[in-house]
Amino acid sequence: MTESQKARTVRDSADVVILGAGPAGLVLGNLLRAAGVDCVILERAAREHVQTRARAGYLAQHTVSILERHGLAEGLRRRGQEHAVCEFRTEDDRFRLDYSLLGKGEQHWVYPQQELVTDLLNRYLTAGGRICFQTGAEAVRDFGGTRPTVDVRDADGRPGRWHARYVAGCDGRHGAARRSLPAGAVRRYHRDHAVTWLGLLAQAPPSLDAVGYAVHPRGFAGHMARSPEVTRYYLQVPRGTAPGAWSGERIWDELALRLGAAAHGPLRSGPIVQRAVVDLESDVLEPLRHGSLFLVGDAAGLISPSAAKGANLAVLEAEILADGLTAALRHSDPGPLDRYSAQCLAYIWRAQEFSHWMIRLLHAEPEAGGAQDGADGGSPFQDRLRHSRLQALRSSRTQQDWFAENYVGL
Ligand code: RFL
Repeated sequence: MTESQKARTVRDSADVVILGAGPAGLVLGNLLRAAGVDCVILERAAREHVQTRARAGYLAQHTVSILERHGLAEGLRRRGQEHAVCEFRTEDDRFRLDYSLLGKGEQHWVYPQQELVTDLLNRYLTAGGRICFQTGAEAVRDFGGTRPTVDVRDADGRPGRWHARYVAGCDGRHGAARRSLPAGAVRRYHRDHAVTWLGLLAQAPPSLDAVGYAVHPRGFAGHMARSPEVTRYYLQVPRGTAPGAWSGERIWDELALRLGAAAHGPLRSGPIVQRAVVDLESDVLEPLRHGSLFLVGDAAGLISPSAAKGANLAVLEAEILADGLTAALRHSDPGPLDRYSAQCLAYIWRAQEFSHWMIRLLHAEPEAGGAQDGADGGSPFQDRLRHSRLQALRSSRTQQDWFAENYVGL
């Protein structure tokens, strides 16, 4: 027996092994703990990294309701900010929608993802939850049966093996859960939207009291408050742009131009503290259940950040899976687990459809066959369609109600 094989015979076990301590894994862990289900979270990164990774900020009302229902919304209620207005800008015009007065009358809460993750983690640990940081899952095995295992490796390269009844793959799009699925067992629906964003986090107060979406011939620009001191901005850039390619000055000039600062008021600039290039992509894996292995959150489906849905879906799916696992393990009722995949896929596709609509509203679509004569890669024909869509959103109450219901809801 090799050293590696010997180490893998150490018997670590839990009824549910959760891969990943993002919003999906931590909500699931908290709910299972509260229901008295034995579980462990295995997280590849160090604790500090998990608690400082800035990503999402907009949480929908239904997400807040889930967190509240399980006593997980205390920090969000204290430090989050209610938010319900978005503003669309074009070169020569702008209009606002207060979506709390439209559709189902729902709103967002602005609460940085790293703060939510910190709250969820503290709560899980206080309740006695087990978590292993710097423990990366390498492969999930034997999930066709009832005794799946997870091969792991710690930060020092030592291998280990966890035994489970169920494995929840909450480890994102590049995680071990996805990697472990045999070719042919899963269908992946994928879309590259051919749009790239430079995502920026600026140490600067928000410049408007709304989410700002600028539809400009030079490309999309977005403004999203994160806190009274920090604002997230997005700039559409050519595919292949490196995160550091644009100077701070060029970024602020371009944001000011696209967001129409000269006409609508100056931007409050500040140091850019984080930059990331995001190629807008979406995918969905079907089904989400493979025997005793379940896909949750970004592992189940990646959704472009254009409509701020990813973390919201992750929380919803985690609650549905927690109910299913609890029913199966505590009450010997397999029914809810059997329905997990179909139930979540309905929500995921609804969110994908709306997110796709947002992408087409905010960006020029490259022409079929590659004819691209618009400034941001689209054709003048597509550009007129985009402006017509915006006009309909501006003038039709029916369109506005539809938008509000989909923008905040699932
Ligand atoms: P996460 O958050 O990626 O967490 C996965 C965790 O798994 C760990 N991991 C592993 N652990 C063990 N073994 C392995 N082999 C592992 N591989 C990975 C990782 O270290 C990590 O800790 O997935 P989860 O939990 O599914 O949550 C998904 C959300 O993070 C994501 O959908 C959102 O951030 C998307 N998103 C937004 N969603 C919203 O609802 N509202 C928003 O306003 C919003 N803004 C955004 C966003 C995503 C963005 N990026 C990343 C493009 C803004 C941006 C810029």
